[in-house]
Formats: sequence, C-alpha cells, structure tokens
Amino acid sequence: MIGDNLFFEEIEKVSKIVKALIREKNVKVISHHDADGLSSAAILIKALTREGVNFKFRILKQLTENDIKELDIGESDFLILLDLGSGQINGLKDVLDKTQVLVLDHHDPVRKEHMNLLHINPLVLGEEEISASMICYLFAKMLNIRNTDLIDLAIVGAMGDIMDEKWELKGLGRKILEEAEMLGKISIERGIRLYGRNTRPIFKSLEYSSDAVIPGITGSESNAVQFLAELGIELKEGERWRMLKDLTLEEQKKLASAIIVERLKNGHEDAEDIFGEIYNLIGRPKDLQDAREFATLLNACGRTGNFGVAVRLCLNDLTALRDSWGILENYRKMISTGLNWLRDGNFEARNSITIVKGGKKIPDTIIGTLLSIALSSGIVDSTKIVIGFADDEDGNLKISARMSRNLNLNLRDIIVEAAHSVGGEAGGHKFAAGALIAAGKEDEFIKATENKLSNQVK
Ligand SMILES: [Mn+2]
Repeated sequence: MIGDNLFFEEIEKVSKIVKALIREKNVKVISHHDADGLSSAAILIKALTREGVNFKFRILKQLTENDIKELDIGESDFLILLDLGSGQINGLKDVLDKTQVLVLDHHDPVRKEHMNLLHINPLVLGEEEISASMICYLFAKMLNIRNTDLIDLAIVGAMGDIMDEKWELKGLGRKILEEAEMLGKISIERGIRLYGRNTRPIFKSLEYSSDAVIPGITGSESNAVQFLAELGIELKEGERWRMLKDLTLEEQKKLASAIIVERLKNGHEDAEDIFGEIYNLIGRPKDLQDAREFATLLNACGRTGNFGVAVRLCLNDLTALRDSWGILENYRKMISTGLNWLRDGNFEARNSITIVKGGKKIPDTIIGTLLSIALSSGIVDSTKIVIGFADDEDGNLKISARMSRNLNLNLRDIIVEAAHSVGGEAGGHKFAAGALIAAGKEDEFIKATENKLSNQVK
C-alpha cells in the first residue's frame, strides 16, 4: 500500500516521533485560512482527538514573523504548522532553538535543517506536489489506521488548492483519490467543468463558467439565460430553479455541444476541452457531496473569518450547515462586487504584468481569488502575470500574484525576490504567490518585479 520512497519513509519516521511528543508537550496547531488549510486542520483535530491529546488550534491568514513572536512558544510546547511554515523556516529559528516544530506543508520550501524541525513537504523529499490536506491525511493515517475515514477531506483540500488541473487529479494525488474510491468514500463521474452542479440554477453555473469559458456568456447572467432559452432548456421545474444535476442526459449533450460551438465560433484552440471529473463524497449531506462545492464553502468560511463553522462542516457537524449558507451568500456578493469593479476597468495593463490596486475597496482575503477568476474568465490578459494589492487590517499591503499555467515562469521566485528587495515577506507556488510588504511600497515592488521579468526574458 505504501511506497518505498523517501517521502513515505519520512512520514513514518516522523509520525513515531510525534506520537511520543504529543503525549509529553502542549500541542499547538496552526493552519491556513483557505479550504486546503481548513481541511488540513480538521484532519489533524480529529487525529489528535483520537490520540486522546489536548491541543489548541488557530487559523491564520499567513504566518508572519510577527505572528511567530506572538505565538509565544516555550520549551514545553510542541508546534504543528499546517499548509504554512515551509517558507518560514528561517523565521522559526528562535522557536526551533527552544522546542520541536512539525511542518506539514506543500508551499515552496526553505531547504534548511534543524535538529528540532520535523519537515514533511513533498517538494523537500523528492516527491511531486500534493495538497497540504493530502499530506495531513497520509500523516494521520500513519499515526492511526482509523484515520483513513478522513480521506474525503484530503480530496476536498486538494480541490480548494486547484491541484486538479482541468478537473482531473494526477500523479500521487490520483493515487489518494483511487484509495478514497476503494474505501467507498468517493465516487468519480464525468461532466462539463461547471461549478454549482448541486447548488446553483443552471444559468448561474454558466454565468460563472470560469474554467470551461463560454465567450459572451461567462460573466453575463442575461446572456446565460438567453442561451438556455435558445436551446429549449427549461430554467425552472415548477417553482424551483433547475440545476445542472437536474438536466436529462439529452439536455446535457445539447448543452455540451452548444458550449463547444460557442467556443469554436470564437476561435478557441481547445474548444472541445470542456469536460472533467466530478468527485462525489459518499456519506456527506446532499449540499456537501460535490468535493469542489465543499471546498468553495470552506473557502467562503475561511476568508470571512468563520473558521469554527468550516471545521464543524468538515467534522460532519450538521448544525454548521445552516450557518454556512449565509456566509457563502455573503462571500459570493463580495466576489461579484470585486469582479464588477475589475470589469469597470480598475486595473492597469502594462507590458509584462497587469496591476490591480485594490486599496481598501478589495478585502485582502479575497484579492487572490478575484485575480484567479479575472485571469480564467478573460477580464485581464491571461498571457501576463497579474499582481493585486490590498490594504490589510494592520496597515500593511497584502500582495497576491497569479498567472496562467501556460506561462513558463516561476511566480514564487519572482514575488519572493521583489518582496525581499522592499523588506517584505513572501511565499507560494509556481503559479500563485503572495507577499506582505509595508504600505506605500507598491511602486517599488512593481519596479522590482518588472526588472526581474525583463532580466529573465533576456
Ligand atoms: Mn495549500
């Protein structure tokens, strides 16, 4: 079942050490506020509870050097970092000099060792990237085989971090998916890559079609409604809005070919490339059965500060479901207000980058999500990097950067270098990165980014 490579050996070795540590020390768990971090937190919470261990847990937007100081970790503590930490190994030095730290993360790592550092990151251990939730799952399973029942959360976290390019998990992530299928926790279906299959009216799914983009229809509710009317697909069944899952097979085929035709008309290179896999969670309430929708809901909770609701949802506390819909509604409003603001042209297209200065207009917790949607729906040029700025509550500037997977650059390297040049902190992945810098430094940051890019092109 378990491979013989370094990654799995390390997880096994570390799990044994951790098993002893959690009994001796005060356990403090810190995780990240997005869907991957929240699923990771839920997996560890359940696993630690099963070990009979008391612990404290906190969710953070990011782990800054200031946050590390405020954690006030002493010799009797044991710190566990989920979906963050790999990029902050240097900042953790003082803590590491005092006590052990376990990092379960997949962000681009600082490759530094310390005798107190237990660092599980596939990128450090010669393995391909998987989500933090998947790392946490593998770790929890090694701690106690009963934790295999948490495997659906591993998949949900991976959806949140979009580890499934074109809606299909590959590589090690696929192996975990297959394990979930084998355990009877997930079923796999094929369908059009449209969000909201079980939760939104069809025209809303089409309006928000950012993955399989439909020219002229993505982003326009009225065009989406008209498109369906022309196809003879009823919007309602009695009083109830119909959703994608309600379509007959005939209607699904009609819709799929019409989408392909629209894409062909507009000269899309891969017009027929609109299908992908849908992952159904078995044994979850109806509204949480689609792994992607579950991830969206967790994201909405996390980015609006409702961490408790998110973790309760993961742990199958159904009373949290009622609380979550209002949160999602609010989050969707925030996103659509932000998108409309961008559509009004509130960005600056430069030679090699697009700049979005969000200021106080765009909450720092959603700027990254907005940029991702703006890229994939064509609001901003997808052949360029897009960089967004938003004021955070401490008076700093939160930076998010995104680029299409077609670009052959390493966004994390670019952003880290630019952030360091203005005295900030940064981290991330090849296609998505973030930073935190002092207010007023954005032009300097932009210049540093442009310089780095022009050097790379030469
Ligand atoms: Mn993650």
